[in-house]
Amino acid sequence: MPNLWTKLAGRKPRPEPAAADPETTQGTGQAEPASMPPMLHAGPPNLPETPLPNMATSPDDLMTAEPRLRRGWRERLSGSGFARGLTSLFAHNPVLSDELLDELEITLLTADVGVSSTTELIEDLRRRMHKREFADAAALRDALRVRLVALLEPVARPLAVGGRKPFMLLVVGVNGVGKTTTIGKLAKRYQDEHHDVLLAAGDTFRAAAVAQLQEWAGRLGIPVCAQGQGADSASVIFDALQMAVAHGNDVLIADTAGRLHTRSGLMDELAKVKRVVGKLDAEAPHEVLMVIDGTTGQNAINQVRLFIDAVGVTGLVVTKLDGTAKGGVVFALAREFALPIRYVGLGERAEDLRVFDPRAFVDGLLPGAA
Ligand SMILES: Nc1nc2c(ncn2[C@@H]2O[C@H](COP(=O)(O)OP(=O)(O)OP(=O)(O)O)[C@@H](O)[C@H]2O)c(=O)[nH]1
Ligand SMILES: [Mg+2]
Repeated sequence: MPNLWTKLAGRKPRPEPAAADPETTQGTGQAEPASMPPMLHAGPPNLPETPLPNMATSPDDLMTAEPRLRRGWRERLSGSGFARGLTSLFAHNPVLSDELLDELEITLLTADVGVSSTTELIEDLRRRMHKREFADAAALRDALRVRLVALLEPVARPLAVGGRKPFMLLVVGVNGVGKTTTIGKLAKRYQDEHHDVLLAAGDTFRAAAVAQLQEWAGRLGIPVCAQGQGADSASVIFDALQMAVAHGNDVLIADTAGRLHTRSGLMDELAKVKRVVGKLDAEAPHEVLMVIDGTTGQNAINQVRLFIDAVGVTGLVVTKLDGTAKGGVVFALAREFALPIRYVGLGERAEDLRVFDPRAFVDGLLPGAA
């Protein structure tokens, strides 16, 4: 069997299937009136430099039937490089062959599924193909679907925020991964579930970070606890937890910086936040939710390791899976850490943050799902 890197280097370009429907990557264009959120502390008046995506409800939200929801995933994921690679692979290799499996191996590796999972999958499928278990390429694809779902099922453990009051989420991750946007989307989700939500602007490194959170809160009409740029992050979040207790909020979601002057500075700051809130509630934060940018591929593995060491991550969110060729990292994360993947981001709209559903995810990537 040729070595993997030789295979990658000698890869033949394949014609690309049509790109996704533009509807799947854009909002509906309706803006909601923004009112300023109740401010518990004065923050800077700056507004974000770029407008935030609108949060209009999509038709998906109105439909509860499972096939409709699954289709929503497919619409969002079909334009991703990973889904397009798989579609193209099966379209151009309709016959069972070792070449089909070689190409599949390259597609999985290119999508950052990881060497161990890929090797295991391909070896299993090859063995079964040689035993004539598959009638055709579609049967092999169905076997692949089952194996991929099985890899993800152990990490599909949704987050329940109802067990504590207030339930505190500390949202962490490197800069630009989608922390603040995810907080906005989560706040909307929990509010829709009738939870009384408070936000904490713990990213005090950039003035725009506070304003960005305020903008989301303004749209939802929920309060933000903020002190502005340069304040001590741990003190902002400590105050917020105290307020959540005093005001009887159900859920507190704390934003944090993704970048400080040094990486060790950031990790120290996060560790301090944890220590300080632990003085108010020994079990707080009840969830340390790490946000990962799905487009960063294997790099995400190193990031998660760092944050686990510094703050003890309890759940993951993988964002930006709607456009990336590196979506296979979800499988690599599942294998490497076995940490719950709570949500995935399939776009910029509020409803594009989905509770992680392995079957819907795999069906969104692989052609031919029922
Ligand atoms: N396509 C897509 N874009 C997303 C998704 N989630 C977040 N984004 C975009 O990613 C960009 C960065 O998001 P932020 O929420 O500001 O990221 P952050 O982690 O808070 O960044 P810092 O505050 O700089 O650390 C924004 O343009 C978001 O709209 C997603 O699931 N899909
Ligand atoms: Mg942010």
